[in-house]
Amino acid sequence: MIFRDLIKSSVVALGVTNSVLEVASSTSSSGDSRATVPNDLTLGVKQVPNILNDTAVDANQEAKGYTLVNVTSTPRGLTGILELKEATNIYGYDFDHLNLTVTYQSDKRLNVHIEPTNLTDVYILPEDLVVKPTIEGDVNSFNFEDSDLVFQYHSDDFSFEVVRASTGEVLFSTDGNPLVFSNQFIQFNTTLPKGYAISGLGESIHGSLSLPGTVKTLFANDVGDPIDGNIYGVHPVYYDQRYNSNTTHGVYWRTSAIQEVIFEEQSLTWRALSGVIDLYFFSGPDPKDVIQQYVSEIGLPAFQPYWALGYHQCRWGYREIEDLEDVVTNFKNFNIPLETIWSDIDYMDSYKDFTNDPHRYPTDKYQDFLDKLHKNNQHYVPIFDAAIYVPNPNNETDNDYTPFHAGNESDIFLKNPDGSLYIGAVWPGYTAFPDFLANNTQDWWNEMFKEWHDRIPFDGIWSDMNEVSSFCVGSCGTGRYFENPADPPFLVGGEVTQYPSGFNVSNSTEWKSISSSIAATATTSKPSPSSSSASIDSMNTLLPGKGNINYPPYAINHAQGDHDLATHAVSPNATHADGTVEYDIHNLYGFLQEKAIHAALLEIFPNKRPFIIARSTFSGAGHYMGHWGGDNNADYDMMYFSIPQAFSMGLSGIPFFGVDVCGFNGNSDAELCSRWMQLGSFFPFYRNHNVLGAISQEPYVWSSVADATRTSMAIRYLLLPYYYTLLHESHVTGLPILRSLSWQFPYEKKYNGIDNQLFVGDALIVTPVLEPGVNKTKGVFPGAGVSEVYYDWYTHEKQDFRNGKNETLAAPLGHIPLHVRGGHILPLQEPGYTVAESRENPFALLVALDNEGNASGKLYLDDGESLEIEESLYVDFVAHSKSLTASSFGEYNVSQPLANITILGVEKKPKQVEFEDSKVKFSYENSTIFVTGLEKYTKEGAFAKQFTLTW
Ligand code: MIG
Repeated sequence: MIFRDLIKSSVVALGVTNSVLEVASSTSSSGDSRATVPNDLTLGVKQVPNILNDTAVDANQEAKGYTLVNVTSTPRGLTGILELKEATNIYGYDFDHLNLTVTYQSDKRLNVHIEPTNLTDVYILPEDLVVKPTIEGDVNSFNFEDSDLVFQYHSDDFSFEVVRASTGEVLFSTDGNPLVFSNQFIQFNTTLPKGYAISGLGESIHGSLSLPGTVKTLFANDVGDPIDGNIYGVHPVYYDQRYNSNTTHGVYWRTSAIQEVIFEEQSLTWRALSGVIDLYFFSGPDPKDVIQQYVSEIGLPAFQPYWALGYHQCRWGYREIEDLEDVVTNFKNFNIPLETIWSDIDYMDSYKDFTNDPHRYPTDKYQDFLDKLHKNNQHYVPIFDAAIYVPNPNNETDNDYTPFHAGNESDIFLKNPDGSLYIGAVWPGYTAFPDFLANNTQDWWNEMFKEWHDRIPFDGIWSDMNEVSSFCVGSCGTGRYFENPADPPFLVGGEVTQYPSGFNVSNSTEWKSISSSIAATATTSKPSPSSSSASIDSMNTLLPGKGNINYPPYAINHAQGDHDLATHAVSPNATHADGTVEYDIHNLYGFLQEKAIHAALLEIFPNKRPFIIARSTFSGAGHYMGHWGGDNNADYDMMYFSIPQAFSMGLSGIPFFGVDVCGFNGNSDAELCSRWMQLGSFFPFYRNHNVLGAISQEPYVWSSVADATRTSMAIRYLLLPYYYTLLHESHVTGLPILRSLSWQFPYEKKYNGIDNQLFVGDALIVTPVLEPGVNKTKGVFPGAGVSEVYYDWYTHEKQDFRNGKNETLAAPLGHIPLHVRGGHILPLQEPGYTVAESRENPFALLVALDNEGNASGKLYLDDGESLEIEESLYVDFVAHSKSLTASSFGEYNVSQPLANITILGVEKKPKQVEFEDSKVKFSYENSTIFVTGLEKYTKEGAFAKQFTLTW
C-alpha cells in the first residue's frame, strides 16, 4: 500500500468524501510501486467570482452601449449596424462595429443575431457541431402579420424588445441596459415581470430559478452535485411562464461559450465569455409547446431500445468478474428483475480504456459471463472514461498500449498552444484527450471500439468524465508521463462513514459509533483570494485578440473550490486541430464525444439504436444519448432533487434520465433505499449505483428493500408498453416523459415550482415520500373534484381530493402513492423477469374514465431495437358512452393476446359486458369493471383487429 496525503479539496470535488485509505492501483498483486501525480499540480489559481465581489464593476451601469444605424428590411426581417458609442473595455476589448440580423424563422420563432463586423478572433459555432434552427418555408417571403412574435428596437442607445403579437405583452426587453460586446465579455439584460416563473438554464441541482439573486453558471464541470452550482452539462435555454397571460415562451442562446446568468428582482442578465449573440425566441404558447419547439430544433431525443427501460444495476467496486456473476445470481435468487448489469472502472487494466484486467477480469471468464448473460436476454454496459492513457516509453510492457499509439500516429489528441501534446491526469495517470475536431479521430475511435467489442461484447456505453475532466491543472503530464502509471493525486475507496439523515433513528446503535467520526470529518474551508475580477482592467488581464483565456478578466462562479477554469478540467488553452481553443468549446466536449460514440456503436451494431448514458451534455445531446444525474449523495435531499433535475433534463431534450438510485456518495440505508428504489422505478432510466467503499445497496441487501422493489418494479414492468409509447412520443415530438405539474396545468400559478410530485406522461402521477421516519406524504391533485378525476392505482378507488388542497396520503414504508388521472387509457403487459420475457406475455388495458365517462390513450410498438424502423404498430384507444374501441394501424405484429381490461369510474354495475358480439366474463367492485378471459377472442394477437368492448 502506498500512503499519500489526503487532499481534502480534490476528494470533496470528486464526491469521494471520508475516504480513509486504499490505493487506486488495480494490480495490487504485481507489487509495483507507482508514482503519484503530485498534489501541487492540482492547485489552480484562486479566482474571486465576479458575482461575489462587492467592488466588481457592473457593466449594466458602466458600459455605454451601441447606436443602431443602416437599418434595412429584408424579406424575413431586418439588418443593421451597431456602432459602439464609447469603449469602456469592461472585462474585454469592446468591438466597435457589430452586424445585427433579425430573422423571422417561422410564425413562432424569431432569431436575433449580433456579431462583430470583423470576425478575426471571434469564435463562430459551426453548424456541424451544433445544429442551427432553420427558416421554415420560403426564405424570401414571410407574412409578418402571421407572426406570434414581433421584434421592435430603439436606435439610439440601442435596445430591442420581443413582443407577443396576440397579447401585446413584452416578452423580452433590453431597454434601459446597454449591450456589451467585447472579445471576452458579452452581456445583455432583459426585464422580467415581478414574481417571474422561469425554468431551464441547466445543468444544475437546483431549487427555483424564480428567486431573485439566483445565479446560473454554465460551464461543464466534474463536481459532485453541489446545489445550484455548475455541474456536468450546459443548456443555454430558459422557459418563461407568464401567468397573467397564461403563456410561456422560450429563449435559447445558441452558444458554446462559458456563461453566467444573473437573476434580479425584475431582470435577468446573461453573460458569455466569447462567441457571438445568436438568440432564438420560441413563442409557445403552452409550456409543452415551447419544449417541443425548442427540442425539435436542437435535435429530437434518441429513441432508446426497449430493453433500456428494464432495471439497471451498477456500482463502483465490483472488483472482479465473480462479483458481477454473484450480483446477477442474487437478483435471480431474490426474484428481482435485472435487465442490465454495469461495470465501473473496476474492470479495466490499470484504468486504461479499451482494456480489461487480466487477473480480475480475465477475457475468457469475462466472455463466458457475457455469453450467459446474453442467453438470458440480459445486457451489459461498461464505463468508458474520456481520457486516453499515455504509456511510459521507458517501460516496454506499459508502452504496449495501442489506443494511445494509434491515436498519436493519427494525430488525434488535443494539443498545447505550442503544438505539443496536451497531457493531463485521470485515473490511469497522465493522459491525452481525443480531439473530436481532428479529421482522423472518428476512424481511430471506430477501430478502438470495434476491437474492444470483438473481445468484450458489451451492449452499450456509459460515458464518464467527459466534461472533459482532468485531475491536474494544465498540461501537467508534459515531461512527466515517463513516470506512468501514476496514481491520482488523492485517495479513493476507503471506508465510507456517512449515513443518510434519519439513520440515527432507524439504526440507533450503529449511529452511536459513526456519529463521532462524522463530526470529526466535518470541516469547512473558505478560499483566500489571490486575484479578482473587480474592476475595469484592475487585474491588468485584458488582452486583445482572444484575450487571456486561462484567466478571463470576468471570473465566473465556477463550483470548483478555487474557481480556476482548469481545475478538474482540461485547460481553456488546450487546442484543437483547427486551432479552436477549449475556452470556446469546453461545453461541447462531452457532446462531441457522445456523437463519436454513437457513430462507433452504429459501426458495431448496424441499424441498432445505440445505447449511451453519458455525463456531460449540451443542447442537442439528447439526440444521441441518455443521461444520469452524476455524483449525488445517499440522502433524502438528493432523492428529492432528482425530480426537478428530471424536469430540467426533460425541457433540455434529454427525457431519458435517471439518477443513482439509493445514492452514490455515502452509505445508503434500508429506509432511504426502499423509498428510492420505488421512486426510481418511475424514472425513464432506472439504475442503482454506488461509490467505491460504501456498503452494498443492491435492493436484495435488505429484505424490506427487496419487497418494496419487487412491488414497484412489478408496476414498472406492467407499464412497459406505456413507457415505450412515451419513449416513442418523446422521440418524435420532443415531449418529456416525466412532466411537472406546471406543464400539465399551465394556467394556475399555484402549481408552479411543485417538484415533489411528478407526472409520468399525462396519465400517472407519483407522490413519493422524500423524508425519513414518516408513514404519510402530501401532494396536490390539480382540478380534482372540478374538472379532473384521480384514481388510486392500487385500490382503483376514485379519490375524494379537492382542487388545490394539499392532500395527505398514507405511505407506509414499501408503498409509493400512485394515481391514475381520469380520461386516460394505459396499455399494459404482464411482467416477466426481463424485458424480452415481458414482451412475450399477454397485454391488458387500464381505462380510467373522466367525469363524462370518456378516456383515450395510445400504444406504440415495434421490434424495440431497429434504428430504421420498418414495421411499427400504432393503436388508438377511445372510450365513450360505455364503449371502448381499439383501432390499430401499421405492419408490426404482436402475437400476444389481450388478457384483460380494467375500467375505472363506472358508476353502476353493468348487466353485461360484450367484446365485439360475445358476452364476456367480468367482475364489478369499487366502481371498477374487471373483464377477464379475453385471450380466446384475441388469439391472433391483442391488436390484430379493431375491437369494441361495451358495457
Ligand atoms: O471521478 O468511475 O460520476 O458514477 O462511479 C469519479 C468512478 C469517476 C464518476 C462517476 C461515477 C463513477 C466514478 N466516476
